[in-house]
Amino acid sequence: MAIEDDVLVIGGGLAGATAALAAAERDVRVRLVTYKQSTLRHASGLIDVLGYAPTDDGPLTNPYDALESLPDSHPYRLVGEAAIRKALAFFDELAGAAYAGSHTDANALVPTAAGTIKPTARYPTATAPGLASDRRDVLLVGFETLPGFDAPLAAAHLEAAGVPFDVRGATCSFPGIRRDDAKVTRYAHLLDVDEAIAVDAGEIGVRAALIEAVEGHLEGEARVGFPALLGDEHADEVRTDLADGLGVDVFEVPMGPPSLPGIRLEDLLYDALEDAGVRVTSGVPVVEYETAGASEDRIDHVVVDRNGAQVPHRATQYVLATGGLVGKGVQSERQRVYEPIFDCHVSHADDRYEWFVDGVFDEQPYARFGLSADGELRPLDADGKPEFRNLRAAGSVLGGYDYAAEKSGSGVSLATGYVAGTHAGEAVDEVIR
Ligand SMILES: Cc1cc2nc3c(=O)[nH]c(=O)nc-3n(C[C@H](O)[C@H](O)[C@@H](O)COP(=O)(O)OP(=O)(O)OC[C@H]3O[C@@H](n4cnc5c(N)ncnc54)[C@H](O)[C@@H]3O)c2cc1C
Repeated sequence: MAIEDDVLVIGGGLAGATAALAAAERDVRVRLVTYKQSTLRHASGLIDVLGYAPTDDGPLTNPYDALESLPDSHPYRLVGEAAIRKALAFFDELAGAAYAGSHTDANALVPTAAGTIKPTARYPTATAPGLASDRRDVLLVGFETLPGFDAPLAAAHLEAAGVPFDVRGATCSFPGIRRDDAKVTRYAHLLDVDEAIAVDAGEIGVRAALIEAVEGHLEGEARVGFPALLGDEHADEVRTDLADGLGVDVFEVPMGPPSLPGIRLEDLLYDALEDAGVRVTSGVPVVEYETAGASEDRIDHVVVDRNGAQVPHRATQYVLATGGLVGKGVQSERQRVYEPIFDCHVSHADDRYEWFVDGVFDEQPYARFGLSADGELRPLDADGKPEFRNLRAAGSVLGGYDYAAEKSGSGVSLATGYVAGTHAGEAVDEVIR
């Protein structure tokens, strides 16, 4: 007996979670099946819509102005500007006070742990006081046990990038942590619970000890940036305590992987899935599919591998959001690049030596590998016809864009997840009525 739902979303990254939430806006039964960790935990937690365009050298001031310059096959061109705006509004509603940036179409400029400036559309509220458009001087604070964030080096890079304020970096020891392999979640936990640590005079909380460690480095700066590890469950409270104690604004600099802002975004999405009544089945892969009788263009059910047991899942509509080459939604062998569940068409040069170019900083053809799709995001075969009537695709399983060069990864996942999920939810309604 197959497990029955109306919409089945395959893949639980940003694209799949958004698709499931968008489908659940309709009164339909939605299930999300996902396998391994998504890229959410590794990514910055920023919602990058479009930072760079092929026709511009520098970072884009307004991503919407550059949409027309993208190739026709780009996912943004498939879904259109109105859908991108709706998807962002959907995200804003979902994220509430946890994210900022909805007041403007312009990209915000967020300093990164590498000392670069990233153009992004939405950013965690914890990042907001650190924006590079703000002219107040900055002290960046790193920790001896956290080699992934070299505050003096990041400060030097930011100065070299020409930020309109003075920025210095200082390195302190983090109270209560001696090992340099401690996870960011360990730092966050100590701050969350304000763990008591031993000092000469007795015991104090980690937050007070951190304030003591940092205040001696301040030279009149109005804001202090820490690597993004300032608490998890009680992050707002931690930041407020540090800001009050130091008498400055406190912000987080996105870093990763693993990335605490990414983990927080994942938690936010999965809490929303639960609230929306989406059934989530995780840790299991979808391995194959069957079409409906003689009708080769309609998926009847997919098969989930539960520790060797083959469990059929049937739905009216399906969304494929299994990621790109990183998520294994698209895979490559010596002679071919392919989509492993439905064998949807992935266009690529026959000669594998044309998949790459020599220059490390040149545009790599493989970065754009993925499915092509129509306006409803139905994957297309080699002749440009929909592979299946009831399958849509979202996120980095789609081709035609280079998220790393464009800084568009999460924006594309959000917009295409929203469009694919909305169409899937609506198509169920059509069949039911
Ligand atoms: C290290 C790193 C850092 C990044 N940083 C940024 C950033 O700062 N900003 C930005 O905008 N973008 C960033 N990106 C890109 C961004 O994370 C992606 O573009 C993301 O949005 C793609 O989301 P997705 O949902 O399409 O895929 P994924 O996040 O890859 O999720 C796909 C999910 O599908 C699951 N899956 C795969 N096959 C199956 C199957 N057969 N059955 C069931 N489930 C399956 C996978 O296990 C995974 O959980 C980064 C990517 C990486 C790798």
